[in-house]
Amino acid sequence: MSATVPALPYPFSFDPATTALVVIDMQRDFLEPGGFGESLGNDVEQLRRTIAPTEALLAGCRELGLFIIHTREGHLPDLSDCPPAKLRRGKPSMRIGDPGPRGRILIRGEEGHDIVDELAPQPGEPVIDKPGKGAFYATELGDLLAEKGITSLVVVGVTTEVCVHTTVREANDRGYECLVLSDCVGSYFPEFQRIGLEMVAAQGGIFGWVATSTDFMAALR
Ligand code: TIU
Repeated sequence: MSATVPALPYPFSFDPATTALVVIDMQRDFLEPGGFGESLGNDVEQLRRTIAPTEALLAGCRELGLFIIHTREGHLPDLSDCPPAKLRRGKPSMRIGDPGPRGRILIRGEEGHDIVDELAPQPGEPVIDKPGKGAFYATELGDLLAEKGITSLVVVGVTTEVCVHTTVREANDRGYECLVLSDCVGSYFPEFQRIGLEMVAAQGGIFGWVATSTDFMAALR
């Protein structure tokens, strides 16, 4: 079966049987106060509008049996997987591994590192823990997609210009067709949100396609 969704720069065709929804880093550390996002000087309110449409998207994809994968950015408690260059980013007062209101910042197992309650993964939905911005670097994602025969990725999550872009670029170089859902990705910076989406679909779709979650769900049904 093939489905087609209106998208930029032109309609995106996909087979739901070989398509995965990838939900990038919808973690408390990015979406709630006191976490990594805020420690970098960002206003987390900018991202919170993505939660409701992503919740609806997850419900629809679960109902229709689409393969769903979640990712989380974070590090081992001993920080052995965190390059010193990454550790030095942000305010000196609050960095990766430091104690925050929701546990140690961006550390696996801490409350802030986990996915927000509204979008909690369900049993059977793989959760990929990644040390980098891209979901392919130093993770099992590539092997998992190959094992499942996935060729197209529908990508949502935060932030548009950082982990979503990095993952979409990594995916393109590995031969995946990528559709980014504009209302389910968010940036701390409105101008980066707009331009980040334009960059994906520019030059005839240099990294992929952009559509809305409503149009995607309509195509899936
Ligand atoms: N800072 C920022 O915009 N993003 C990140 O650090 N990680 C993700 O995008 N997940």
